[in-house]
Amino acid sequence: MKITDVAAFPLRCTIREPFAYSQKWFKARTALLVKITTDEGIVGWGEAFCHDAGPALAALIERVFKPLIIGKDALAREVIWEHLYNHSRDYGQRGLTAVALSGIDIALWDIAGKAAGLPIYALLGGPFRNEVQAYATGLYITQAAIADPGVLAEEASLYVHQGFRAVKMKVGFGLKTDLRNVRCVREAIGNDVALMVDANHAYDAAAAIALGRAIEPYDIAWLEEPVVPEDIDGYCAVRRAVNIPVAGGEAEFTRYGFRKLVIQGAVDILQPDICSAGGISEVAKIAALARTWAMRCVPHVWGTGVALAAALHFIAAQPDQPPSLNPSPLMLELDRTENPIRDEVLSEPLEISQGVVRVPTGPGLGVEVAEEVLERYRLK
Ligand code: SMN
Ligand code: MG
Repeated sequence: MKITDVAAFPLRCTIREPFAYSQKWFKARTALLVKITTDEGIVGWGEAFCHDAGPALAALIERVFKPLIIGKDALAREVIWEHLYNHSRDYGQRGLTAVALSGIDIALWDIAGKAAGLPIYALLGGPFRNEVQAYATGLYITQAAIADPGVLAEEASLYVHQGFRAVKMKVGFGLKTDLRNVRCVREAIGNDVALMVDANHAYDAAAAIALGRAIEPYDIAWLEEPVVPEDIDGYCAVRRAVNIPVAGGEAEFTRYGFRKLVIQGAVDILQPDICSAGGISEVAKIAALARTWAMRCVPHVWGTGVALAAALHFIAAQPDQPPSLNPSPLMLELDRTENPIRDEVLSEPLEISQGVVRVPTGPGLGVEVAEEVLERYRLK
């Protein structure tokens, strides 16, 4: 089966209420989908995590990578991955290169599943599970939450009411504000719901340690991206000094980037994003690396229904970490902030109930992309 076309769909949609994490305000949501067509009529979809770089990423995919893979065997995912990765060595293999590779790789997995008549989790050797417990990602800063942290408490209570057993909130706005917000959210959700905090690399090691120690009494399930991803020593210092598991990796790329985090013992939980770290092929290798070093691997997800489907298949095919009669659940990150693209891009929405998401069972990703929706949000 030969690849006949590769198309990138950079998407953008403004949102009603801007929100901020520790680095910037979001006034719009973006996404980039990849469509690969084959000579047998099978079409595969992938997603690449583009932040604001959609146009650059689309150019890389369509103008640099597409000519390199047209006519190639669509089932030879590893060959294509290595070919593109090696091709980019002299101009950069991290960042957008790895992100572009991710979108292409996911689309090729979708094709492989459709060709075999099997869901991706089956090609990966699963499933270990047919449904995945999700954690709600939200609790960003809004103008309303700046004026009154009670707004965060209300949002957190809503997630608990919807059945979520775990929620992730943003920190990284200064120690005093973080502490106030964490206290407020913990009070709102009670003691039986897991609470994670995400600083998005807003601190240096000293400030992150101060924050970590200050929030230890609030039973925090993990402290995410306390320091910049370049600062591996800082990660190690935070991990040694704070009695909260440290998580990180959403801004890291390929097994070679994750290698440093693993062998230096920088985190307790690795968080590769399937749509940016190198796709399903690469994150499977990163997860094997994590298992070998007895680290948990909980993929980061911040995309549309396509990214969520890819993560669901991947998680369905991962063993418990570690196995036991009553293992802690392998969780799916489910962004609950406003994102019409995420919600509308699939013809049939994913099945979410009481904070649990069913793994799609159809061939490939097991989801269908509504192409007319892409036209509505497509960046021209
Ligand atoms: C996040 C992801 C992408 C953009 C902003 C924030 C966040 C997360 O770190 O973990 O979901
Ligand atoms: Mg994060």
